[in-house]
Amino acid sequence: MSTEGKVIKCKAAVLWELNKPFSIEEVEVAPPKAHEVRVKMVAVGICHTDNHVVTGTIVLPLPVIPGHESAGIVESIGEGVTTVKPGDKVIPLFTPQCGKCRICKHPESNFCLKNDLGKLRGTMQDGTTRFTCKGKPVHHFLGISTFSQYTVVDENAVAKIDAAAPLEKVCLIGCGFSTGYGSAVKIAKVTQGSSCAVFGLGGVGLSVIMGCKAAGAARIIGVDINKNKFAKAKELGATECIDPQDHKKPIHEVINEMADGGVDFSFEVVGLRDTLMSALLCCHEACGTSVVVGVAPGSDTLSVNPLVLLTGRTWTGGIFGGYKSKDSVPKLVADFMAKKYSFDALISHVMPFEKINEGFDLLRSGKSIRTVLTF
Ligand code: COD
Ligand code: ZN
Ligand code: ZN
Repeated sequence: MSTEGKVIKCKAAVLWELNKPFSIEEVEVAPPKAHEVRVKMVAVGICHTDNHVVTGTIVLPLPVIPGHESAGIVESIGEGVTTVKPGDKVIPLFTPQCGKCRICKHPESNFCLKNDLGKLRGTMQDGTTRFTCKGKPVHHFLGISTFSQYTVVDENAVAKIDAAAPLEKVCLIGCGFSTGYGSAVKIAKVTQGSSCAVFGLGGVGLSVIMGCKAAGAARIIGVDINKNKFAKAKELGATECIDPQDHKKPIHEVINEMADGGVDFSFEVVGLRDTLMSALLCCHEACGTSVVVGVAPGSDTLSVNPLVLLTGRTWTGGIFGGYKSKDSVPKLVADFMAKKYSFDALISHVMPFEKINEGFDLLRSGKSIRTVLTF
C-alpha cells in the first residue's frame, strides 16, 4: 500500500532533554510539502557534532531529532520537485545548495543562505516542522534530522547518487568524509610535498589525513591525546603521530621544531579553544595556513595577537569541506565507486538503529571512529 501523501508513523531517536539518552519513539512524519522530499533512511553515521546537540554545545529547541550523516531512498516527493523521484538513492545535505542565493552564485563559497547551522531554528526552510511525537511538534536538526526511519528535507538539501552505491558506506559522504577530505583538498588546497599537522584523529580528522595524502603531502603529523587513534592515522597516511601529554613544551613549539619553523598546513578537528590556538601557532608564521574545522563549545572565543597573522599566516575555515553540496555529493560518490578512496578504515562499528545510545557511548569513550546505524 502506497504511503504517498499520508502521514507515516515510524521510529525515531528523540532528544527530550540535554545530556539524557535518546528515546526511541514512535513519531508521525507529515508528507512533503511543495519542493520537499520524504526519504526512507537506510544508514546513518554518528558524528561528534550530533553529540554537541546532546550536550547543549550546539543550542537547539527541544525536543529534537538529530543526525546529519546519512543515506537513504526517496519515498515520495512534493509538488514541483524535479531533481529526485521515488526510489532514487540519495544523501541528505546538512548544508543545502539552493542555487539562487549570493553564496550559491559565488564560484567558491558553499555556505548557502538557506542553511540552518547559522540560525539553529530547528525547522524546515519554511520555518515549520514535519515531525510530531505524543502530540507535540519535534524539531529538525540542520534541516535533515536523519536519526529517524523517515525524514522530510527540502529539495535543495538532498542529492541523488549512483543507484549502485552501498548506502551503509557512502552515508559518510553526508558529513565526516567530505568535511575532512574537502578541508584538505578544497579549503586548504594542500600542495604536493608539503607538511601538514592534523589535531584530532576522529572520523573527520582521519578524513583530513586522507585528503592531505591524496594531495601529495610529504609529511603528515597526527596529534591526539588518545594514542589508540594513532594506528589508524598511520594506516591512512600520517607519517608520525604525537600526544601533547608526552611533551613538556607547548605542542605548537614541538611541531615548529619538527617542521623547520612550522608546517605548511594545519587543521583543528577537535573543537577546543586550546587546540584551535595550537593549530594556528604550529603552522609557519610566514607561509602557513591553518584551517578551522571544529568549533569551540558555547561562548568560547579566541584572543589572538595580530602579529600572529601580520607575519603572513592564513587563518581560514569552512563547512562541509567547502563543497557545494548538491553538485559535489554525486561526484564524491562516483569517486568512491571508482575506488579513489575507501571508508573501511573509518567505519569501526555497524549496529542496528535501536542501539543508537550504545553508538554514542562508543564515541564519547573514544572507542569508535564512525559507528554506522542501519535501519
Ligand atoms: N588534543 C588533541 N586531540 C584531542 C583533544 C586535545 N586536547 N581532545 C580531544 N581530542 C581528540 C579525541 O581523542 C578524538 O580522537 C578527536 O579529538 C575527536 O574525534 P571525534 O571522533 O570525537 O569527532 P569527529 O571527528 O566526529 O568530529 C569532530 C568535529 C571537530 C567536526 C566536531 O566535534 C565539531 O567541532 N563540530 C562542530 C562544527 C560543525 O558543526 N561542523 C559541521 C558538521 S560536522
Ligand atoms: Zn558532522
Ligand atoms: Zn543558496
